[in-house]
Formats: sequence, C-alpha cells, structure tokens
Amino acid sequence: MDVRLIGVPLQDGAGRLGCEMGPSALRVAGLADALSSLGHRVTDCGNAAPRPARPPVHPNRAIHHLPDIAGWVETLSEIAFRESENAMPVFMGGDHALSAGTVHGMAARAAARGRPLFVLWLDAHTDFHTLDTTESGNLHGTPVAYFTGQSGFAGYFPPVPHPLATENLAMLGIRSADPAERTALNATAATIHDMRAVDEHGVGVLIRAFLDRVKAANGMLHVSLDVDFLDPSIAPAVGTTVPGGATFREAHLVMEMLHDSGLVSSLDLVELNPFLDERGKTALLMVDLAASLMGRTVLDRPTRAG
Ligand code: 5AB
Ligand code: MN
Ligand code: MN
Ligand code: MN
Repeated sequence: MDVRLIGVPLQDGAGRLGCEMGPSALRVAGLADALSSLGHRVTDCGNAAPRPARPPVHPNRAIHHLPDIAGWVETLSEIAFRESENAMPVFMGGDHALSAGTVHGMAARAAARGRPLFVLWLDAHTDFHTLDTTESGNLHGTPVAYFTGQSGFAGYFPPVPHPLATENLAMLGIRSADPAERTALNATAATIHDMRAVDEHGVGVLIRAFLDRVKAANGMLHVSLDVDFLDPSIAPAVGTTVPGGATFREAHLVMEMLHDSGLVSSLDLVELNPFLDERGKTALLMVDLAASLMGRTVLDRPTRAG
C-alpha cells in the first residue's frame, strides 16, 4: 500500500503546550521504517502548515485560538482529500482538533467515490462539544461535533458539505464526557462503547460488529487514535490522562482486527505530547500500534529492552 505520512504540528487546540513536537517524536520513534518494513511504500510529506483564517470573534469567550484552528481545518481537509486519492494518509499529530480537518477531507473523498464514510473514534473522551458548549475552550474537545454537522460552527469553521452520518460513527474507550456532550450525543445514532462495555464484552466483539457494518455498506473507514484511549500506565505522554484506559493487548487487538478487515482508508495519531513522555515509551507504543494496523502480527513484533 502507498502510505503518506503528514506531520501536523498543531498544539493550540489542547490546554497545554507540547503536541507541536508530536510529529517529530513519531518520526524519531521510527514510524516510517516500521511501516516500510511491512512492505508498504511510505512517503513522509513533511509537516503541514495552516492557512491564515479570520473568523469573527465568538461570543463564548472561553474559546482559545479559534482563528488558528479554523485555518488548520481548511488546510487539513484539502490535504486529506488530495493524499487519499491513491494512497492512505496517516496524520501525525498534533492535538485532536486536527481531526476536524482530516475527517472533513475524507468525507469529501468518500463522497467523490460514492461510498459512505465511517469513523472509529478511539479516545477517553467524546470530543463532542460545540463552540457554544465548550467550557474549557480547548478546541480539541470539539472535532466530532463539527464533522458530524452539529450546529454552531457555521461562519467560524469551514462549511460541512458532507457531514458524517452519526450512525456511521463508533466510539471506543470512552470514560469522560461532559454533561453537554452526553445530552447531545444521546440524541444521535452514534455507537458509544465506553470502558464499561469494553470490560463486559471485550474489544473483539465490539469491533467486529462495527467492522461488519462498515463492510456491508462498502464503506471507507477513518480511524482516529487519541493517546488517551490507552491506559496512562502504558501511555503517559498526553495532557488529558484518564485512569482505566485500554490495555496494551486491547489496543493491539483493535489494530490487528482493523488490519484484517482491509477497510481502513486513513488514520490520525493524535495528542502525543512528547514533553510528558518517559524515554519515548508512548511514542514507541503509538508506532507499534500503527504497525499492527498496517499488518504487523504478534509473532513479528520486535522485543524492546526497557
Ligand atoms: B481530547 C474536555 N471534555 O472539553 C474539554 O483529548 C476534555 O482530544 C477534552 O479527547 C479532551 O476540555 C479532548 C474536558
Ligand atoms: Mn491557549
Ligand atoms: Mn480526543
Ligand atoms: Mn481524549
């Protein structure tokens, strides 16, 4: 497969600095080599740069960096559309606000192919705030509301001609949602598998049911992996840790099943904050997870000291 790595040094959507270094850390951790050793043709396209945008000032004064994020959304949508024509784009974040742009662009790609887009959101959080409901003002908590076409973004972010149908959205790993997000999500058709569902049923059953639906619809599948999907004990390098996350094997099993499905068309690796890492262990884990998604099996995983 042709894989395009796109660095997204975006950190203004998060509440603390550091995600800007995420693309560098993923490169240092060997992402390109890990994927090319699996037989893929990997091109590192370097880092993207946002286009200046001048949205009006929003009445919610908590919001941080709206013009910067709006500029990123527009640029990343174009890049996702372009790089997915004959290849699989892998976005190296960067905070999760970037997915507002990548999913927007992949929705345009799916529409151009006449196929439905599905999104698998692997995260501790639902990221379903609108510009009106966010209390932290950190826009990495808003991308899902944006790309599913919830109201309140018009005039601030680019228009959404192809909103993701919420019945095509599945979230896994959830263990933190603010009241406004819960209320809004409960009114949608999204599938929300919180950590309790993972505990009770196991990730295998949950993912298989979703993948069966994607396959039956001849869908394209975008996967968005937030570092905080993982338990903080194995992935400390994120500013928004929540206890009780996915284990090493749960995360790898998700990736292995995604690979076997052959359905994944694009991937976000987001929220890595290298400033908070312990000797690169989170960056290495993210690279290993990407490698599992791209075909590495348990028996050919390298062993690492330390
Ligand atoms: B992440 C919170 N809901 O809005 C907010 O890490 C957290 O991309 C958002 O999932 C977490 O600030 C955003 C409290
Ligand atoms: Mn700020
Ligand atoms: Mn997130
Ligand atoms: Mn999160």
